[in-house]
Amino acid sequence: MLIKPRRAWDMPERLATPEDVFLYRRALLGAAGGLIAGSLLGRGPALAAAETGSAYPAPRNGAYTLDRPVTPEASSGAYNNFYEFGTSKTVLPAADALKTRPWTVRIDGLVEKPFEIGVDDLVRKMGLEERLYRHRCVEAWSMAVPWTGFPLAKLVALANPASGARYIRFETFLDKAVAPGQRQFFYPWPYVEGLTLEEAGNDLAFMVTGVYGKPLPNQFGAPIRLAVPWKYGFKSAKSLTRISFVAERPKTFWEGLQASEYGFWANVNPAVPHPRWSQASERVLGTDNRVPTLIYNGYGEQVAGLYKGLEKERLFV
Ligand SMILES: Nc1nc2c(c(=O)[nH]1)N[C@H]1C(S)=C(S)[C@@H](COP(=O)(O)O)O[C@H]1N2
Ligand SMILES: [Mo]
Repeated sequence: MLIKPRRAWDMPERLATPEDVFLYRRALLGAAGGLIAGSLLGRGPALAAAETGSAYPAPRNGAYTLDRPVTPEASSGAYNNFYEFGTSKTVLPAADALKTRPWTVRIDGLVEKPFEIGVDDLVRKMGLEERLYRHRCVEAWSMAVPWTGFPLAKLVALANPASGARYIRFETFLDKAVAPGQRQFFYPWPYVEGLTLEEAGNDLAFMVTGVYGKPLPNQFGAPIRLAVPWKYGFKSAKSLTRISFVAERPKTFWEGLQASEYGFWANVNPAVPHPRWSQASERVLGTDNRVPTLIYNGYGEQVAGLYKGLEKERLFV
């Protein structure tokens, strides 16, 4: 049997345990946080008149509430995972090199008629709302953010998938010239994630184009990303260029690197530890708090039903 060699540079967690990461983040925020916050965090990308910058802030949908304060942008915006721009949490300013206009998203695969649409046309078609969501990274840190976007279900309706479509495959841009991480050949670029069509139809599955009441700053995955708040953060793929409706379960970026640790389902569960650390609790960015992690990241009431009959699957890894 062929066994893929594990390399030290494959996984961020091999270099830093969640504790190390926490201490590093604090040091970073203490030393440079103020500077970064002052110079780069506050602005979204510059948008021309034909674009949709004036749609922000969008009205908040009050159905989505939090059990904790919103994480300050100075914390969530200075501590990101975006491997295209390196494996450190400081992807600023590298991510600023990404040109997010013009930007089109291709909708293809098993749909009535494949098409390509500009991100601003998509926003105008879908409309925007703001939702407060928790986000739980598999590395055991978390945040709570006001995302702006539209339900993924609306995009599914627009695409009008054929009856054979069972999964959606989400693909991030591929551009080695702008994204230094993509010059690292041992990663299976482009970043790919996937959901079942049923998961995509859940109310919580959200396409995100803004945060903190403005268009997404690049490090958050501009101009359009996914937010699937009941799953570990790596499912929420950033800077999407292609959304495909497919019959087979897509092979994801993280499965390609380490399937035993990062599976397709990746639902949050405090009772199922990562092979190398506990998932029982999480560090809340911007605070000194460690709080208990909740099953399905606290969204069980809305999503547990999706997994009836799938108990034999590795739902939580
Ligand atoms: N394209 C792409 N999407 C990605 C990632 C990435 O490296 N590349 N990292 C994921 C991980 S592990 C997490 S926790 C979230 C982080 O989102 P944030 O940086 O906006 O908090 O993005 C996810 N989406
Ligand atoms: Mo993550």
